Amino acid sequence: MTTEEEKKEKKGFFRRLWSGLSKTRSSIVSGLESVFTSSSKIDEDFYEDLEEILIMGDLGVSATDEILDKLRTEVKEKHIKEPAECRDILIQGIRDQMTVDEHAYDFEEGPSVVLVIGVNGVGKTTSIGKLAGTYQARGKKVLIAAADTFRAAAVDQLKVWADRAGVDLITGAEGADPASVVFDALQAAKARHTDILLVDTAGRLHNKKNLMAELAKIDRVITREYPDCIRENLVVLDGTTGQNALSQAREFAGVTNLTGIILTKMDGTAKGGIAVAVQSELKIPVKFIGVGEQIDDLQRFEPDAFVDALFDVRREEEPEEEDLTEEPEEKETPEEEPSESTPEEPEKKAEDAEPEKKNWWDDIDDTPIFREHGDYY
Ligand SMILES: Nc1nc2c(ncn2[C@@H]2O[C@H](COP(=O)(O)OP(=O)(O)OP(=O)(O)O)[C@@H](O)[C@H]2O)c(=O)[nH]1
Ligand SMILES: [Mg+2]
Repeated sequence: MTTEEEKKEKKGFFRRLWSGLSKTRSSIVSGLESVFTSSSKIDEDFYEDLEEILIMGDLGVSATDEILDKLRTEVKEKHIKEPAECRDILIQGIRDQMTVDEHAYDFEEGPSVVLVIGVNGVGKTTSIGKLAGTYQARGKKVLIAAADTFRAAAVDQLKVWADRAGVDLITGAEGADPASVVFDALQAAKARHTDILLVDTAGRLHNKKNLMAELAKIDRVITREYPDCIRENLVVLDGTTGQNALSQAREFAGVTNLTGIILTKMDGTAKGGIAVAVQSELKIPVKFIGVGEQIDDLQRFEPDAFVDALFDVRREEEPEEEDLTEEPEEKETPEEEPSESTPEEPEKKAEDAEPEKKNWWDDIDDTPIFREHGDYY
């Protein structure tokens, strides 16, 4: 894909993000505006009103506390008297909750293994299909492992995406141990010098111990069979589920070392503030967001563009060539969208293999785990 095409695609993506967040925006922004305009002074009531709106907007308790603490400090230090002057400080406080580490996307250079996990129906397979398409278009050598062996239909669904993206798929028999499919895929990835191996897994309820153990086993197999690869464990969270997404992520973080979050279905959710909450509460970065079902509907998470879209922020300074952030002429049906900056090439980082953890699942033997129908759903 040419740089021009990529820019165009990103523009379309942010247009969808912008309109997808309209429900969240209208509840948060209109709520905040009314507090700023109706409050005559900065007092406890003012802070309480702001707190209520941020919590209602699903930003989470911890992020809300931090944002308001920062606001209180600045109000004191700068002797701010007007409620309206707090707006920018508040928005900056939200931006500060969502920093993404400069090495967050090192895995894209490979060789890497990206394990994609989450409860059922959140968008794991779709996200893998989209990532495969994106990396393939960028000239990366991509391979997909169909480690959701629970349903035959899961492999069929993945095959459609793999064909669409033009990448190979490693499969196993229905009901096979998912870790054995991953094992095969790892050997193939090494032999073929694959840049990125994407591993799809079956959706599982985060409170089912044996299924979480199955995941831990997959994780161990990757560590053991491919110690030199860059590891990426991404949990997929459905952006429309709000705070429940937090408890899911916490459980998955208990069995694998989560390195990032894919937040899906951000098109049309009223709970978009969850993007702030997951980063702030879990200290795990949102790396990708999905705004639809098409192959180009998943992109890297850009905190600044996200906050702009969420708060309808208009940027004052003229953006640099590679970081165009044009403002829409109209708020809801923008002509131009903030465009994602072109990230600098990350330095290639050779990561060490994850150290073996001693946890309850480490003692579970490696024979296939009996699963009952219904476990996954
Ligand atoms: N609107 C919207 N729909 C999405 C998005 N991502 C996924 N979906 C849809 O969500 C549904 C479930 O997606 P899958 O990718 O099959 O989810 P999964 O996590 O693999 O599901 P299981 O394998 O059954 O656990 C599909 O209809 C997708 O098209 C998104 O960003 N926006
Ligand atoms: Mg799936």
